[in-house]
Amino acid sequence: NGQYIGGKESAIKEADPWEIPRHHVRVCSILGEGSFGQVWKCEAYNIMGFKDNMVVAVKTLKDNAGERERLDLVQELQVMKSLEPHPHVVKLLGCCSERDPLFVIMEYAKLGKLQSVLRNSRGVNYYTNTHGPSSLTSHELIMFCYQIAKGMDFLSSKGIIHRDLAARNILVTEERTCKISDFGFARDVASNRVYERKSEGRLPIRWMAPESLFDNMYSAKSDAWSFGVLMWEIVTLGSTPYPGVAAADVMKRIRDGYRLDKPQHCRREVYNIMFYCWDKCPDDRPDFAELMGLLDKLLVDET
Ligand code: ACK
Repeated sequence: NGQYIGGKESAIKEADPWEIPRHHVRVCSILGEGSFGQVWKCEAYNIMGFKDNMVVAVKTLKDNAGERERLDLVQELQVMKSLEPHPHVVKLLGCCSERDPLFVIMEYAKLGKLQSVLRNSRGVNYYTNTHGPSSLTSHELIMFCYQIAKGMDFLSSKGIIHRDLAARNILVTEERTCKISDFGFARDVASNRVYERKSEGRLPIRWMAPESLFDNMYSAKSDAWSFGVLMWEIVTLGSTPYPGVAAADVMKRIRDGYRLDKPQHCRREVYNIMFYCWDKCPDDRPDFAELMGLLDKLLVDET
């Protein structure tokens, strides 16, 4: 919300450049919903100086959302406001936050979640009812990994820890560009605010580094661990990590040094990169700049 300048007497509210008149947003359809929030496809009029109507995605809270969920969305908005635009991070376009309901207006990514893009790309052989070839090439899959590493390199350079990096939190545009989204968990470490975790049941156990699971420690290097799991999701076209293993057993196995196996058809060089992200010691994992270099090398060597 705006700040007051010149004390109470003048009480001139400094305009928040992100605030948009609510009547400039017209709801078209629902894109999806979680337990406490919804995302709507909308048309926005005169947003960011853009004269024509623009298709946008708007995040809102459901009526049953509590104070915690509200704070999460407000925090997500704060984090997005603080970022300059980056090609691989979902852009904030505006907000309606002066009164309820809170609207967080973001760029629209036509293909939706990477997880669904991967799963929908799976070819099905209708005769044998087995998987046929994917409609995505292995080059495109490594390109997705590279773009996400690039977006994460940017976020970590801003002191932002994502904490929930997974294929469900990556969006894909019509041009098949990946964009990192869902900053609900993200905390700007520079602001040094203490954050209480969401209820244990909602923790993304299968994506979490051991120091996050057992010691509640998060860093760019715990994001690197999650990035390795996200690479595994990409290579397996959207499989759930540790298939058939209960979450509690995943934790035990990680503690015992067990790691995700090399997926069938996954090149050794690709598996080596994800495996590097799963070093027990956070300092020995790659940072995102190094990951970009390793992935770029794969892309170059391929051609
Ligand atoms: O796979 P989807 O269509 O992509 O289903 C989910 C749903 O909303 C709930 O998160 C979609 N979604 C979220 N943010 C956006 C966005 N910026 N552009 C397009 N779709 C989005 C997501």
